[in-house]
Formats: sequence, C-alpha cells, structure tokens
Amino acid sequence: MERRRFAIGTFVFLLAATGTVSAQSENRDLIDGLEYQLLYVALPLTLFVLMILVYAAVKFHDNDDPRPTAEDPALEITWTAATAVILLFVGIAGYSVLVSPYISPTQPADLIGDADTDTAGGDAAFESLEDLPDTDDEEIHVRGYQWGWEVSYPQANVTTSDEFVIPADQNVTFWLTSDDVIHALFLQDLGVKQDAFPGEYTRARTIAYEPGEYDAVCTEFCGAGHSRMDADVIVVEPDVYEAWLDDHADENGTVSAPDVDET
Ligand SMILES: [Cu+2]
Repeated sequence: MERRRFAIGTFVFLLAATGTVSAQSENRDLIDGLEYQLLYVALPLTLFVLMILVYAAVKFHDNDDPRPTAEDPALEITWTAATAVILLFVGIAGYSVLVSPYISPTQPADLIGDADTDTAGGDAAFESLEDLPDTDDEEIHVRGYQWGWEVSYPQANVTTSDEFVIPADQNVTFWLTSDDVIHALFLQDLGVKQDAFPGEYTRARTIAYEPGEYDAVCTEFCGAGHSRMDADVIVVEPDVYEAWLDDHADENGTVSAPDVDET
C-alpha cells in the first residue's frame, strides 16, 4: 500500500514538475504546451485501454466457447463519437499552434503576389536582401554554407561566425539563405527550425525569454562536414545586445558574441 502511494505520488510530481519548467521562447512554450495537452489526453486513454485488456485477459482466459459480442448500437455510437471528439481536440490543438506567427511566420513566398505580380513564377522577387519585406522585428540575416553559419546584423553592419546573438524579449526574424546546398537551422531549445535554400529566402521567427547559451545545429544532411555544422545561440538582455552592436558597428567584419553574463 505504502509503495503504491509512493509510486502514484512520484508520478504526479513528475507530471507537475515537467509542466512548470519555464520556457526559453514563445515557440518552445507553444510546442511544449501542445505536447502536454496531448499527453494529458493520451495518458488516461492508454490506461483505460490497458485496463480493459487486462480485464478481458483475466476474465476470459479459460473460456472454451468464446462468442462475438452481439450488436450494440449504443456502444458503437459511443465509441465513434468519442473517437471523433478526441481527434477533433487533437486537430484543433495542433492547428492552433501551427498557425502561430512564431511557428509559421509569413514567408517571402506568401508575399510574392503582393510584391511583384509581373514576375512569372514570382520567386525572383525575393532573391536579394533588398527585396525582403520589412518587418517590425529585429532582423538577422543567416547564410548557411558548407559547413558553417554566417550571421549578419544589418542595422549595425556586424557579422558573427557560428554564433547567433539574440536580444531577449524581442521579436526576432531570421532571414535564411544558403550559399551552396540545402541546410536547415535548428535551435532546439528555442523551438526554431527552418530550411535554408540557395537562391531564395526563408523566414524563421521567435521571441526568446531566457538569456543564456543554447545550441544550434544543421538538420539537413549537407555533405561530409554536416555533423560539424553547429553553432552557439547567445540570448542576451536587449541593452547588452544594443551595446554590443554599437561597440562593433564600425568594424565592418566578423566579431565575436558578447558574454552572456555581461550586464
Ligand atoms: Cu548544413
């Protein structure tokens, strides 16, 4: 009895503890929230099915003359309706995260119709940085190449190599492109993932909440050096970010990221 109570207590504690970890970004918040919503639905269902399975196995294990269940319209309607409700919940919960402007930001390709209706095929309209639509976000340009990331901060003419510097609590847009083959930027802790294609621009978007150092990797197999194509993500307070940009604005070259602990 004691042991069972301990097991249940531990389980409840773990569920509660995992649900309250502070999110590093809005994207992470949305993704984790969805995961827990689905988990809270899936867990009782799994237990329910397991219980019926065990019950049936125990109750009928020495039944020499098994008979199929007679028709039961009420039961059939119930399980059809219950399944529909659950699937609807999963669909709505998933969709509401998917349409978030952080998870699925408006892509240059979505804006082509407005920007350049004369260009056949349209894509040419956004092949250069100057053509990218203006956003109110802090805009950061990311160029993937075999094998590394060049990150530019256009408002200060500053570039970093394999280091993504992001101001906390600000909307950030990454404009991604590639020099050679398809790469994909994945900032796991911030819940950001987007492909980078040669000759065009894609957009990723986030708002980071927790200053700190995180990892970035390439998640599109891009050649022999793919596994070495990782980088650091440095989230700093906005004033640290601005001061860092100001300090390096005239250098016109590649600089290193600020210290996270700098205040
Ligand atoms: Cu790559």
